[in-house]
Amino acid sequence: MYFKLLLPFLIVLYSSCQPVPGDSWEADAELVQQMEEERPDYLWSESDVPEYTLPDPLQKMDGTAIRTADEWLSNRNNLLELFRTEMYGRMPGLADMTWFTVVTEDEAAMDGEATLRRITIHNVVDDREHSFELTLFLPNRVEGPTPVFLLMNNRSAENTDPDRETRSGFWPAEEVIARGYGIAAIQNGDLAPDDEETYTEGIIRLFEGDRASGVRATDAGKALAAWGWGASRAMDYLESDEEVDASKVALIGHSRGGKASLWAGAEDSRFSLVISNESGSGGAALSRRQYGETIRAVNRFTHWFAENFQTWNGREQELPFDQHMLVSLIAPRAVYIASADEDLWADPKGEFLSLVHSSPVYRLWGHSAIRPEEMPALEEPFRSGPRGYHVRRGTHNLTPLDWNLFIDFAETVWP
Ligand code: GTR
Repeated sequence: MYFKLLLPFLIVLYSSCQPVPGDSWEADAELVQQMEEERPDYLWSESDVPEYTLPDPLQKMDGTAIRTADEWLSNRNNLLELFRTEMYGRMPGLADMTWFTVVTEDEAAMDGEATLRRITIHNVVDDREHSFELTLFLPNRVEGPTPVFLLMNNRSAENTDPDRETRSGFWPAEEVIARGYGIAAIQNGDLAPDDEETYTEGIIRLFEGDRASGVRATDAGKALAAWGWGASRAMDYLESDEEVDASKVALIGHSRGGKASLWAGAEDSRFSLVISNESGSGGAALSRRQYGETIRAVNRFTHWFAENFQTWNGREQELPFDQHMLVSLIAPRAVYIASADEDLWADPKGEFLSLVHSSPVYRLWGHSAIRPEEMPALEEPFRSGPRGYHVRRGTHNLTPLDWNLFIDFAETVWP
């Protein structure tokens, strides 16, 4: 009797909890048309996306199935090897010697709100030395070890100015400090210049010496791998700083930096949260969709991926992996993917779908699956256990809104 009376209310309650079709973000039709006119060689309309079948992340190369988290972890290195060989290239190992010098320490930075440390990270291999800087601000009003957001900066160093003479929304240090977190940055260009002629003139030369200018192995890491290697050395320092909670370090990269942050997060499981902002092709976006930037298009940057990746130009459907498997390599740690409404080149939907299709792997740890229909609406952050996503208004950029949403998400995954 009571149930009968309640039924209509239960139905209303149930349907209000279900995602309403049409609520999900979709590319603006006018923008799609504009892109089709401006860049007719690429795909912009969902109806043009080819049919594709993604490789099953739970299928081993010998065809057998992975059934448990332990089986995933023991097979994980095979998948990493595949990505190393065919796509991102191998990272160098450790240098003969690594040490840190705190060059500047200012306890009254940001009007007394923060402590600034400028750290030089030195590495020596044979008789060669390389050093690069890590900038770190820690909030003064927080007691005890603090979680840190580390940006792999792919733009000019001005964006992460330690002196705060230039303030940029790309790295809104004051806002992050005000929320009680540390914020840090390395300059990708210090590790490998973002240039096809000179990319070896950083840590690649440190490790390879004169061989760096000769013919390198087809699976040798180039700039993306070098940037990721630098993020791991920054992590080495953060682990040594007692005021940092190294179990809560989020690694952030935007665009080409986001491709590198995902790869670094796959290679180095000390990052408890990996954030990709608009990383697009070769980052979070599924290659098989061929939406916006394709593999051939991203490979025009010949100094980013390993040489072998060039052999996959135009062969997206044959790749033995896709980017949902890169996201899966971060499991069971936290991963957050962000897109921008007008950044169709980076394929927002394809970025969300990588998260969706990493679900079989996250489910091994008991996390719920994410369904394609759960693609959220504009600026409605989506969270599902250790995985999160948002698509914000505007163009290709990393903004204070993105940072605030990263922090909101981090607060749900960091106990
Ligand atoms: C573009 C490139 C993208 C992205 C972007 C960036 O030219 O096609 O893959 O990496 O640069 O880094 O801003």
